[in-house]
Amino acid sequence: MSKTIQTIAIGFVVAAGATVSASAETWDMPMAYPATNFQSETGAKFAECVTLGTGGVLEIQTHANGSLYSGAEIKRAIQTGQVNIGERLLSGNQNENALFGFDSIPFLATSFADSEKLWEAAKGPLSELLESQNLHLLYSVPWPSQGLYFNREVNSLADVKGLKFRSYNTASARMAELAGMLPVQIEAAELSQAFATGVAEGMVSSGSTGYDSKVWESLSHYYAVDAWLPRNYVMVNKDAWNGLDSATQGILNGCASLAEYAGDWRSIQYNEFTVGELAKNGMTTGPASPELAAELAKIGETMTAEWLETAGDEGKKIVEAFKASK
Ligand code: PCA
Repeated sequence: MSKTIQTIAIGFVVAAGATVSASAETWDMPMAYPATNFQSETGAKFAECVTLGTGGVLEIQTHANGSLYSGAEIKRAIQTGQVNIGERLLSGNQNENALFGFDSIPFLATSFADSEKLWEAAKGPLSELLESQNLHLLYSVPWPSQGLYFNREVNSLADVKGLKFRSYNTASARMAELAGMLPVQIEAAELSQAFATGVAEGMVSSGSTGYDSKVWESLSHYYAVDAWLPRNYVMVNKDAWNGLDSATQGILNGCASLAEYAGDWRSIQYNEFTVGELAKNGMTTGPASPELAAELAKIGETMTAEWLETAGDEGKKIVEAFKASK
């Protein structure tokens, strides 16, 4: 951390001098999740840090809850320069490249500690892939471990045959298919309505998104199966990044390091709070039955094999480096 703080301190001093001549610029930063969610709060603090650090030369304004672009639109909007910066759940783009789904391989990294190790293994290749797509990676924060939500008690997959299952990436949709459910892609911003109207009857997600969407109004059961910890990523358009002077880049990097560090902690704390809130609001919460857990483990094996096949040598290297670091 001391190096980060040093970077920021140097940046502050240099940028304070720069304010005299540089003209102020505002970057809009679309985000897909509600303003009160820990990912959005981390982004808002990051934006404040940059605005403060550059003395207002570069002001970042966040737009939460898909209000500027929906989650599905954000990556393209940054790539094409419609906005210079934004946040996206990258596994939502796994259809472009399997590597984007490294964080959603079932039962590979199921704790915060393992998620960090997997991230260390994947960061290099993922950054390179993003650079090749005109994107510069700033920071990434994991969602808490993913559990299963349903509008009924579920003891085995026979209980969810044909159930409409909300998906948010390739893995969540594939899990639904293999479990005999019907995947329906729905943005988090639309979730409460989707459950209230019966468009969806279950999902895989964290306690935090269940809490944000008050799912207890429509759903009754939450099973903590620890499927995976998907990540959000804050990315900058590469041309916009290259157009910044090195002092400003230093401030963004420093603020990004702080955001990643603080975001990890927020994720842990928000998880404990939100899973507790599900129960307080009347949901039945707990582990999956042994039968359900065994069925899910089998699905996990199939999905892991499928991912390794599609992701090729690069994917294998990430998984091997992760396993070696454990
Ligand atoms: N919440 C996000 C992604 C993973 C999570 O915990 C969502 O459900 O859209």
